[in-house]
This record gives sequence, structure tokens and C-alpha cells, in this order.
Amino acid sequence: MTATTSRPNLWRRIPLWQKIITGLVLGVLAGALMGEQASMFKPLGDIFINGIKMLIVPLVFSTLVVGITGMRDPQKMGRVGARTIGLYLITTAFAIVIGLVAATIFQPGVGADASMSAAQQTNDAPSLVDIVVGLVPSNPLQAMIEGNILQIIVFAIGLGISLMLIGEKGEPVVRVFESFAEAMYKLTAIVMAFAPFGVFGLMANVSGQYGLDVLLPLAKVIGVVYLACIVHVLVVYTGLLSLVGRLNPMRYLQGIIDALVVSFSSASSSGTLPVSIRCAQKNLGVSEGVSSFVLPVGATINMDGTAIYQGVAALFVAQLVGADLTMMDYGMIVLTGTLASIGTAGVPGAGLIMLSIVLAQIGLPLEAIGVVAGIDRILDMARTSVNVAGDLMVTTLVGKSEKELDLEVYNSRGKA
Ligand code: DAS
Repeated sequence: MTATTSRPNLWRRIPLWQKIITGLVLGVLAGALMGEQASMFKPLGDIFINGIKMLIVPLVFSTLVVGITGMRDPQKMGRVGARTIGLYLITTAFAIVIGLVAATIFQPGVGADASMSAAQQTNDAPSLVDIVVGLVPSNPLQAMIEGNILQIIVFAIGLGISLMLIGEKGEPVVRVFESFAEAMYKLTAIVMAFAPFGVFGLMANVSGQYGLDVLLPLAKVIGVVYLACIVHVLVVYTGLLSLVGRLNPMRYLQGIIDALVVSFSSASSSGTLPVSIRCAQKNLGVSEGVSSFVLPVGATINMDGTAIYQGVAALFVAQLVGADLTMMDYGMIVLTGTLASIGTAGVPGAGLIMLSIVLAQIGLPLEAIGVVAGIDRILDMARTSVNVAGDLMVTTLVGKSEKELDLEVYNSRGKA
């Protein structure tokens, strides 16, 4: 009897990213052809997003504990933390300036045909003290139930460092977390196998909702946000990877495709986090220790796409109402836009809510938020993709600087 080699069938031979892109394109076409009826596919997207969200807390917590104990050096933890926060702040500052420059050049609010709706409630920017105090969970289990990522990170770091310090006595717990984390990676791969169908459902539903009648009047502001996002990724991210990391930026762009498509179709950084962790480790070769810390922190506080959006939207409103902004106003937009992006949750539509902080700070009418609310999902898809791309870029740079980037994996053409 001849041995039959079990060749994977055609479906399994196609790289996941190509299947996901196909799902995205077919979803957009289905929505364009079926209009509102395409919402029948929405459950496919909801199942996929719920599957990804199911992973966030157990994956982040277990991989972070394993990552911290694996570092075996508290000083290294401090260095990784400092580099991470520093790079996140630098890229966010670049982002909001790019947003302001793009909106100044292209003037999307001049002559825009837009009616204002009722004012939105203003949000108070959380004070720095509130943010720091809120980092420490009074009840770690409550933090996990609420999905409070920053508090989960703080508890996981504390537990990881404690396990490191008690040495051998901590080994049994570390072993448990290691096998649990491995199981979470496998479950992520299983959920990702459904991604092409989930992305199809998400995009069919969105594409069916937004007809040209909604998009055309605000096409200019959509164009400026997308252009600024693309410029930020292709100039700032690839520039930093090349100049600072001495890395081939094309490999980074190839390695993050899965996370880009999931973040674009879901408009949720937190919802994309398990996919980001998988891309960082399997496509970019970043270690578990670095990726399990830098990515959850980034999904919570690093929102470069949102910062771009705050800059463009603030100038769009100023141009819409004919307000002349002073240099002080521009400065306030940079400051409040950066704080607003740090405070933005990694969920759909969060950036729109935070826009009220920026508009209130420079005395622009909050009613104007109603103008962009109608196309917010289209803008959110772009800004969330940049948020995730920024997290993965910083993770790659920090991994390279800590010699925790497997260059063989990073430079390979293979895809996970
Ligand atoms: N949707 C948010 C995110 O998940 C970004 C935003 O709303 O600005 O990152």
C-alpha cells in the first residue's frame, strides 16, 4: 500500500492574510450590492469579534506573567517600560502634528456641506493623578471581569516580579502559566481561522450602511484623515524602523497585515490585541516577554491614529465655523489631542467621544461633533489601524533594542 502523504488541501495552503483580505474585499462588494440587507452577515462579524475579545484577558494576563518571569531581571523590566512609554509619546506627538499639517494644507472644513446636530456631552480629561491611582486594582478579579487592561497589566507585572523574587517556590505557578499561555496562543490560532468569515461579515455590514449619499458631502475630511494616516505609517513608522532599528520596514508591513485588516474591520485596538500579539511573535519575531508587555500597554494608551483624527477634526470644525485659531490654540490641540488619545479606550467610536475635550478646550462648538458622527465608523477604521500599526512598530523597535527580536523570523518571507 503506497504511503499517502497528507498534503494540506487548497484552503489550508492559502496564507491566512490572503484569506482575510479576500473576506474584506468580498464584504465590501456584498455591502455595496445589497445595501442595508447586507446586515444579515453582521452575526458572522459579531461571533468573530466576541471570539477575539474572549481571549484578551486570559491571553494578556498569562503571557505577561510568563514574559515578566522570563526576563529574570527587574532592571530590564524598567528599561523596557521606559523605552516603550518614550516611543509611544514621540510617535503620538508626530501623529497629531501630521494631522494638523494635513488639515491646514487641504482645508477640509472650508465650503463643507454639513449641518450640525445637538451638542454632545463634554468629557472631562482624566487628571494625571486619577490615571495613576486608577492603575492599581483594588480587586484584580474585578479588573479582569471589567476588562480593565491597565489594571490587569499592573497586577500581572506585580505577580511576575514576585514569582521571580521567590525563586524556586514560584516555579510550579510559572509552569502553570506557561502551559496556560501556550493554550491561549493555540486558541488564538483557532479563532483566527474564522477571521476571513468574520471580516467578511463586519465589512459587509459597514459597507451596506454607508452609501455614497452619506460619504460624498464629507469626502474631503475622510480623504485628509486617510492620507494623514498613510503618511504617518509610511514616513514615521518605516523611518524609525529603518533609521533607529536598522530594520527592513517592508518586512514589518508584511508581518502586520493580519492585525491591520482585523483592526480596520473591527475598529477596536483591544479587540485586535490577540492578533497583534500573534503577529508580533510569529511574523515579526518579537519575544513573548517584550510583546506581552508592550502591546497591551499600547492597545490602552498608544493611539496615534486617534491623535491624527483629533488634529484633523479640530481644524475641520474651526474651518467649518470660520474660527481663526491662534498659535496657542494649535498648542492646546497638540496637548489635549495627545492626552485625549492616551485616554481613548480601544473600542469602536471612543475617539469621537474624546473629540469633545479638544473642541471644548479651544472654544469650538460641540454641536460640530454631530457633523462627523455620521461617518465616524469610516474614520475609526483608519485611525484604529494606525493605532495598532504603531503598537506593533514600537514593539518591534523595543524588541530589537533589547536583543529580543529574532531577525531570522523578522527577515523571513514566511507567514505564520
Ligand atoms: N476605535 C478606537 C480603537 O480601538 C480608536 C478611536 O476610536 O479613535 O483604537
